[in-house]
Amino acid sequence: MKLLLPLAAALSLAAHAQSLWYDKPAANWNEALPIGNGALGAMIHGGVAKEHIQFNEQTLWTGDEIQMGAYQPFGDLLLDFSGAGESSNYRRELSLDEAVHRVSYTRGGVTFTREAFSSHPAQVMVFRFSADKPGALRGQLRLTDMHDASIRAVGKSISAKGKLGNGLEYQSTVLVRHEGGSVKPDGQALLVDAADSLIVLLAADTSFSNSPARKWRGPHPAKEIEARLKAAAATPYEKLKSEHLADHRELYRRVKIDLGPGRDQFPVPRRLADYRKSPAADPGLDALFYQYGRYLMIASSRPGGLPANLQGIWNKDLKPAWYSGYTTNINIEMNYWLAEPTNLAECHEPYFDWLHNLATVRKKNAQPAIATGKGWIAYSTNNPMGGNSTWGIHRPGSAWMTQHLWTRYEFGGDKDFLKQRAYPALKELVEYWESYLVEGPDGQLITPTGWSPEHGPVKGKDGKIRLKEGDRTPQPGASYDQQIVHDLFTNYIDAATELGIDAAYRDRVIALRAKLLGPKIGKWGQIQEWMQDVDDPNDKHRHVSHLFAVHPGRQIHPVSTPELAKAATVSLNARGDGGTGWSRAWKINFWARLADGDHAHRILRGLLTPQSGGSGGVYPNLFDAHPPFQIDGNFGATAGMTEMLLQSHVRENGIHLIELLPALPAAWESGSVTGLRARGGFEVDLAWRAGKLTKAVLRSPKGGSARVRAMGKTETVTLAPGGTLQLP
Ligand code: FUC
Repeated sequence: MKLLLPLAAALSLAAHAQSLWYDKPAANWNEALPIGNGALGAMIHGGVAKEHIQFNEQTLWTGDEIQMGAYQPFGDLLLDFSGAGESSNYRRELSLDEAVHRVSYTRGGVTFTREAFSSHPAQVMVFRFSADKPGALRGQLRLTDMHDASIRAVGKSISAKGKLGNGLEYQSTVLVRHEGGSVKPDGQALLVDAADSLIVLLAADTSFSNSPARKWRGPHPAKEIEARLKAAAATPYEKLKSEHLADHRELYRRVKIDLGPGRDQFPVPRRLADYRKSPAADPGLDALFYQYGRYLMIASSRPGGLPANLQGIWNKDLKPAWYSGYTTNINIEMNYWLAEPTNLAECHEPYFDWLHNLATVRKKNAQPAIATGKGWIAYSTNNPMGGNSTWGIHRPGSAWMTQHLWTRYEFGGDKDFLKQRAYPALKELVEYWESYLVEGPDGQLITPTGWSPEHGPVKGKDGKIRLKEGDRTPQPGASYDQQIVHDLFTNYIDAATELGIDAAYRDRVIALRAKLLGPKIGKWGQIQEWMQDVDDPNDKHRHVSHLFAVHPGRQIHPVSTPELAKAATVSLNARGDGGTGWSRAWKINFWARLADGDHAHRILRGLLTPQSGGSGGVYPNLFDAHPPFQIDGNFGATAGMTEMLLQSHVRENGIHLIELLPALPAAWESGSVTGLRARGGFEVDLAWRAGKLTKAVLRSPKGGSARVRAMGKTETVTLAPGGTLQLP
């Protein structure tokens, strides 16, 4: 009981502290703050005289099944407020617990407040503008379009309707409700005069249909948009908001985290600057960044939609970096590492639908490299319709991406999902690799055309081997391919065991796995990236592909394969602590899996550095920078921090090993977390003090056994369905 009180008190404090706040309007997009309902998102700048709301809808894509295209910005909602004088008491904030953005300031003796959210239940964005004196709102509201839509203002509404070159039809409509004063159309704009308050509703959608069978097209979105706006306009603001809060919090509040005191009294840019100097003073910033990753997942990936792309759903550019697409040699997978362990399994679903569609299209569109007709091969860069960039195929990508289906089963225990979706997807890829592997020089099975993203050893004129960025010369037996295939085989074997089917084929795959060329330790004690021992200890390449076996694989583990784990630390130390945003995020995961919490935290500190120059870091809005902004670093960092607190990727004696606080850094001296998930269907709460676990609660909705390791000791626990266990 003694322990419960401080835990509860700490958690209620932590809930209040979860907001990003600023004392100035955003000067640019990287300072603006994101809202989103999974599909419909906006970046809010919060200007006093001019509010700029740049918005997106996740299906506005050029391209098709063959041509890549790019994710497109939709348009902007612009409000010009006339009124005199300078403003004071300015504050804007994004409350993660509410998924509500707020602006407030005083101008000309009037205090103005704004609230904004993107509602998943109502499928519209809602912006409320109010003032503490009647009739204080006057100005102009405009809707812009990034393509060539025709824009018309009628009554209290503006619509933009257009069509992209690939035939995709789209529409955005804004509808204004007001108290007091008047709202009138004026050309393409609405004029607001002497209103007490405004509620601006924005809906945007396209004729995209997430189905290859329907050739990716559905009806024009006009009717849907009208229906959504009509319903939202008839609903009181407070009801729209309370429905939004309930929907968001049902997901967001499943995990609560407290990593120590936070300097919440300061705006984010000041916190970031101070954190650089003394991170120990603000572990609350780590917790904020952690929950921001979960917030962004909820805001950019909901069932029925598309998965979060390279920028989630937030993009202002007609030609975004890497098309703002789905890149398969780290980025799209990293986006979803956090989904299961941080209790957002629903948000994982769009990824599975996309993967299924991608496989369908790839199989249909004559795969260049599959002689047997079994399995499929992804390209490095893909769009939502299975189209790809010309950069090239990524042979083990399908196996890596399919790991997530097995992971989902391991966390949630849904046998139907395992049987209907995961197992067939794993099996066809196992069959593909069975036909593709060849015998290497030592009789082991190797991939004949391996690769290590995204460089390779090339012999120079002087006969010396150098590593060349972007080189794609086939490298038989490259560790990346070998480790991914090992992981695929292991997942398949475990899935067949779990379902009790295909015993003969399962045994065959066990034998194949035993013949696979495994990780090799090279001459400077490193894990070899290639079959030949040619690694350069000065190689700082951002990808650390040859440590896939550490994370997200499970072939190397400090307890079961200590020598390989030691070699992995040698490789990782040589690669260094820097890199692009996602590279740093991956390194947090690696160090956590190698049980070095302080090193993991050192990488996190580097990641939380204000972005400058060409390397990673974060922007003032805490978007992670490649640069430019790439959301994988946000999601990957949250996943990595979770790995520092809880791991469950390996098994002991056939049952899941749940490791409590496996990589707790000194910087998180005392804290707590509730609602994390572990494989085997467990939910876990943890509390610690002075670096030592003080309490752990395990819940098991379906019942089950696990080996639980904490503070160097391991014991087997068994819970009945619905059971709870408290340790110590
Ligand atoms: C991979 C990475 C790049 C970038 C791109 C989107 O190709 O190697 O660094 O993140 O994806």
